[in-house]
Amino acid sequence: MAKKSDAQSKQADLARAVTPPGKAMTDNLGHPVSDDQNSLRAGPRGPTLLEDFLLREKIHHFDHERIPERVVHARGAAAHGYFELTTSLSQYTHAQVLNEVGVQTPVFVRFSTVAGSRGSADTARDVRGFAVRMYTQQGNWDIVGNNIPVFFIQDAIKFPDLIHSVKPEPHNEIPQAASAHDTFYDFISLTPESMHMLMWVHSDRAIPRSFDTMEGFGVHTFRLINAAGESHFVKFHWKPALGVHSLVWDEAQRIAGKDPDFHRRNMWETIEKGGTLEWELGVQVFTSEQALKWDFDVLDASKLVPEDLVPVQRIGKLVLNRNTENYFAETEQVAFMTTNIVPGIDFSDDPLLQGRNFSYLDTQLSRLGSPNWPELPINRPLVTVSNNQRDGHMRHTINPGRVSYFPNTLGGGLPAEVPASAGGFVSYPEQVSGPKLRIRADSFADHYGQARLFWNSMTPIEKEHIAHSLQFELSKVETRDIRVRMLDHLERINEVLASQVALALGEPPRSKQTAEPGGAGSADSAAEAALLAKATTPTTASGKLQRAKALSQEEGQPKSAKGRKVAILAADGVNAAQVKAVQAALEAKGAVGEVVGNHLGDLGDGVTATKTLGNTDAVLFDAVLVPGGAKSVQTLMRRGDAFAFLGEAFKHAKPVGALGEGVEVLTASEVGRLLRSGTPNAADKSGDAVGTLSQVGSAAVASGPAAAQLAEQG
Ligand code: HDD
Repeated sequence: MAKKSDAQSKQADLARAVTPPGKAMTDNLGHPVSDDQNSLRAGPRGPTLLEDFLLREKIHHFDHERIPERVVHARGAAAHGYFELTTSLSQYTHAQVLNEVGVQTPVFVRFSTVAGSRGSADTARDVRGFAVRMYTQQGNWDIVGNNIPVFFIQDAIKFPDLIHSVKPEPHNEIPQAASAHDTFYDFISLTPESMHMLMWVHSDRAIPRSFDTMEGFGVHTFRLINAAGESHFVKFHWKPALGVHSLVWDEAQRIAGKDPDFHRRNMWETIEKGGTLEWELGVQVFTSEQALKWDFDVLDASKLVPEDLVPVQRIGKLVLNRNTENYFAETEQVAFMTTNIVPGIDFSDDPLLQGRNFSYLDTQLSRLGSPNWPELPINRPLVTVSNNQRDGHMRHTINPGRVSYFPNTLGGGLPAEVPASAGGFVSYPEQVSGPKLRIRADSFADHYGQARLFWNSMTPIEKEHIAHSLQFELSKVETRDIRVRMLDHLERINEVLASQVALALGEPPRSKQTAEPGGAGSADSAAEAALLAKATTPTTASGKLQRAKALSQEEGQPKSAKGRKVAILAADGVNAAQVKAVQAALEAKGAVGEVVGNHLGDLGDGVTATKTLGNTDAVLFDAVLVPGGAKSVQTLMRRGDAFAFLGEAFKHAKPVGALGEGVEVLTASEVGRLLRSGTPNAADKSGDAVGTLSQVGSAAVASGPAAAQLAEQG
């Protein structure tokens, strides 16, 4: 197994296919090109000649530059890094990558949205793909997971229906990257097994702040097999070092227009600046005997194993630290497969996983066009590939010799099979028998218990966000029968939730409680929150728990300023000392203070504006500060867009602050008016935030009216 330094050189191996631009221009077959800008024609104004092989080659290649985008998870961004094991799992598995502590294994991780096309926006309300490829010494291991631990359906045969329903409707290709439409809820309202997942996608999990504030989950139950051949079940988790944080829906929608690349840009810039994105690998290990005692089935992907029943052991860390060289060659051509597992890891009989095991291999052929796609640099394993597979479109490997079969004597019997004792892959010899039936096990029958568990585990503000999201999406469904069917399901999860949503849809409430003043439909968000907070429902299929740990993202999260961005509003003549002190204090905490100027470039005394009031927006930042400097403040006082910037940030419950003369701008803004009238932060009902800003650092920003918040948190 590779040591740290080896792992790095292996990464370089992977990058072997990187082609730096040469000095002399050639065509694809090496002929030197003297003129790349003019085609060959008969006379200066005459027709183009067919013999112009340079023109034909260039256009031919361009005409074929696109491959089909992924049928799901089309929009994605990826980065390289490593996985390092910190605690050996040798008791449970003989997989080398989970045995050897301190070894770094190269990884490639691709994050994605599910429904949107390749050109859609990062911040759509959607599940996020979280696909991890480890280039281990025993071949590639892919955990093709999501940022939500459960799934909409229990059987892979329903996947095409699910995806057809959520994708833009086929007659008019509307809406893009959105589930708020009739076909999706038509299908969902007829598919009760989706209710648990539906609660997650209406929660803040579906609008993450960044890739590195998302959890990742392998979703299915897998097996670990140890050296003695014993099997344990396992669930894989990725726990973000920064904790789980989200946008608010209003922000997410605005960001989709202001910067559709918000998430990928954030990852790209973090790494370009020398930073990293980090998670811990967690495992829940349990036996089949344990699992049989629970009132849900661990083979059912619409259920999770509550951390109260099986704690998550953290056994390693995942670090992303290198951007791609070429989006197409790496991010677009990477072919993840659930079947990429290594000796010591195996599948369970989860029917969703079993179906996925067919689908991922199959899809690569239509995406990448040849069975030789494993030869693409990003898909090549680190270990030497050796077998008797030959030929096919675009074969790169030149296999010498006359032998391409096994067994053989002419080739010395090589390549030879690897016995299990020497590390060859052997499937777990699970006993299976039974009649062939198209059937769903009775143990998969409860569809509401864990949906209730999730709801009951939310904090009041999280419940409010779920209710608002359902109101938003269902109010866009045009067919009343579908809306009513959805309310029937919601009622089985929680009556108060169903009533909240019902009133927004103009339907009668579903419980007596909501008839209380300040109940559903009321603009009084505090009363609404109080009502929702009371609303817990008994659960089933949840390990007999009423609430479960680690489902709420407001509770128990690490708090850090790392990765947060503070906009420093400034114009010519800004107080440079203040700006520099704040920037340095933020940098020391891993955050960024970016100067948003009245124009780009030099604002005097070494302060440089890298953004302008015209080209950026408050939704792209986590906090706003107005420093002093009389001339700068004079300019900002004449700028409506500076006031709008502050108001927008405040509306999304972000800290806003000012220093010195900057207080004048803050006081004159909508923020000042609201503060004087005693309105608390989060004034806008739709704009209240969960964890949009955990900490921004420095006592240097403590003198403005609302800046006290900054100081407290920093
Ligand atoms: Fe899938 C892509 C995750 C169910 C069929 N899936 C894909 C990707 C992720 C997931 C992260 C993108 C990989 C990348 O970045 O290239 N999929 C999941 C999870 C599921 C799931 C967590 C449920 C637990 N998927 C699922 C089912 C099927 C598929 C049930 C089919 C029966 N998924 C595919 C696919 C994709 C894919 C069509 C599209 C492109 C690709 O595979 O390479 O085969």
